[in-house]
Amino acid sequence: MRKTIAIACIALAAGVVTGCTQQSAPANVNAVPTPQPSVSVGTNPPSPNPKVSDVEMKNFSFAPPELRIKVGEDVVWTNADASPHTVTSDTGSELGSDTIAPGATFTHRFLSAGTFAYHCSIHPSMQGTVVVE
Ligand SMILES: [Cu+2]
Repeated sequence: MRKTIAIACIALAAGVVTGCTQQSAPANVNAVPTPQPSVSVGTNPPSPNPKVSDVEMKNFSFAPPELRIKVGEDVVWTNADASPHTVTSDTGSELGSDTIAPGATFTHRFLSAGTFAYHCSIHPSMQGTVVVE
């Protein structure tokens, strides 16, 4: 009779221990913070900062008069004169700025290749070309 009780106690104790182990095992797994995303941090910053080219409108001319850029790049015209100017396509509608006041800028992104001749609609002698490759 005593042996039977002792065996039952041992079995019970073993069961409790096993139960504790099984309960604490998943708790430990959840508690451990797996540091896995640190690998991908900083590896995907493909922010495509398009190149920007500057054209100055100064002394009633565009400088440089001819600009070569790549598709997708920006051109910024800055009016450095005391007179307003425009950036207007000779043909087509690629470039059609409003009046650019002295000190103001006009930005255009060229999304297709081609040769884009333009002028100032106020001063038609002002002529420039953007070649997009
Ligand atoms: Cu002008």
